[in-house]
Amino acid sequence: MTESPREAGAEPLAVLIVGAGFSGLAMAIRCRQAGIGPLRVIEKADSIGGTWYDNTYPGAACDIPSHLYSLSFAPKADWSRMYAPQAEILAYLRETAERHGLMPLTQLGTTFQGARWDEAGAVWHVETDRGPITTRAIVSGMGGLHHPAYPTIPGRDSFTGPAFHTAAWDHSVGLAGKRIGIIGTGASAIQVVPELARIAGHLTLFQRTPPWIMPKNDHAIAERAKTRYRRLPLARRLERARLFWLHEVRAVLGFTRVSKLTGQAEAVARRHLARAVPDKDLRAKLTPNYRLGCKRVLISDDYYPALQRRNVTLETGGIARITETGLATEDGRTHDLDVIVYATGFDITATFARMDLVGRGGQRLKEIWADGMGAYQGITVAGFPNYFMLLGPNTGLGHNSVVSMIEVQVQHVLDCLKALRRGTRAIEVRPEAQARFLDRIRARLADSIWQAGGCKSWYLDAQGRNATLWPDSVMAYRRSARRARMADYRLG
Ligand code: N01
Repeated sequence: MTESPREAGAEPLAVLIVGAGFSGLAMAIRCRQAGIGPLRVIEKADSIGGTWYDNTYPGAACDIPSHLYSLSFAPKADWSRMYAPQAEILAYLRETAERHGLMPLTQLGTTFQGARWDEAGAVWHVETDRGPITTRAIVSGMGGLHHPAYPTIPGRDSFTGPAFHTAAWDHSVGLAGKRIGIIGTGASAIQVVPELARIAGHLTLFQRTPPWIMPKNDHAIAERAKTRYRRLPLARRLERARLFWLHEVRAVLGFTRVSKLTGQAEAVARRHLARAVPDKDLRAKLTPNYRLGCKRVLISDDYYPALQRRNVTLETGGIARITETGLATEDGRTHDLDVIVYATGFDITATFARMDLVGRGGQRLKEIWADGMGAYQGITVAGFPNYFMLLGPNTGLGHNSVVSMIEVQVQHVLDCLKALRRGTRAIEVRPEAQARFLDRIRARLADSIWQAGGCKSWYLDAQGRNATLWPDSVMAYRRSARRARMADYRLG
């Protein structure tokens, strides 16, 4: 349901939550349960769901098991598969929002444009494309993966056929029998390739870097198991814990720095490739030349088989330019196409560059972050009182459920919001606490696999620094961030 935006001058909200994806909804549920209000959620799209509303490409699914990739305080007993498809995750988020009474608090189709801190009033004046909002606190649930990144290949606008991004799928374009070109071989591409290969006249996949791929072992969850999870919440919790620790152990032992386990995991992935792809030349093209974990480790059982279909070609020569009729590769060949699909990922810095956040003393967050993003526990920034981020800098994960990180952050923010409810006007992280935190994680990142693994990835910024990933286990983050240590904050 949509309410009209709050007029400037009206009584301020207690909390404005920006974004109605996993993080914004989790925060809103917890605020309601804690009796914090008045509360509002704004969302730029016309539906809740965030990334699970935007990404509707064929084959879109989660690559983290659903019993783990869901909110612990909003469980679902009857996930259909080990790795749920996009539509089921979106339906879960919608049901969860309905069940927790969030829809009347949610204003859809409203884009956050920026906010200015008002020192005297101890409030944020927020600008949206639907009018201003005044609020005591802002919680950003905007995440980083929602501005599609398009490659800077010459001639991109000259192609005359349909061309679209995996995160902005054009469902009006019929793809059956067409000559389809896909650029990119990341997490989105490996899900969409098998689906399009089934229907394309011909599919050409343009690969720049081969990903490491482990077996997925996806399967439908048996009715018996669903009934057990429904009747025995403990059984469902145990399954979640089992999945959590499975991912956690992998991360601690092998996926964050180069170790013996990295080599063992690489051997598993190589065997997976060797079993799936008998052809030596194709296998060579698909063998990564960097360490496993440096980029996101992918899981799939149908990607390699899809590449061996007669109607599929893997191109590994660089793309020279896009033409009116297709692509030209650097080896001088042209590839005529009816449709181009960009599976080229997201521009994470765009999210922050586009919003104008002006904190205490007129300082702008994007100026402070011009040399690299950073926040205390990935949540708060000195100079920006009562402003909190979910999935902010250095709190992404490559190896476990990001929902576990969100839940830690929601608890931290709740502690701060409760302090505001107790009469504190402003809560702001102390610069020295923020600096200590950032020194600690930067030291830990120095020899991490993302730095030392011999690859280029979107995890690193233009200066080669990692401001996206948490460099440790989820448990370590939980210990670090779950409770807001008031000694690290200035309460005013
Ligand atoms: O994007 P990516 P994604 N010429 O950035 C290639 C999440 N996610 O959408 O590797 C040629 O990983 C680029 O090549 P290279 C998840 O966090 C989650 O797939 O840079 N190629 C790469 O292959 C994930 O990490 C799920 O050499 C070009 C690809 O495009 C994040 O989203 C599912 C190019 C981009 O891969 C992003 O994944 C899907 C160029 N000029 C996504 N420019 C889950 O299941 C770029 N590329 C939870």
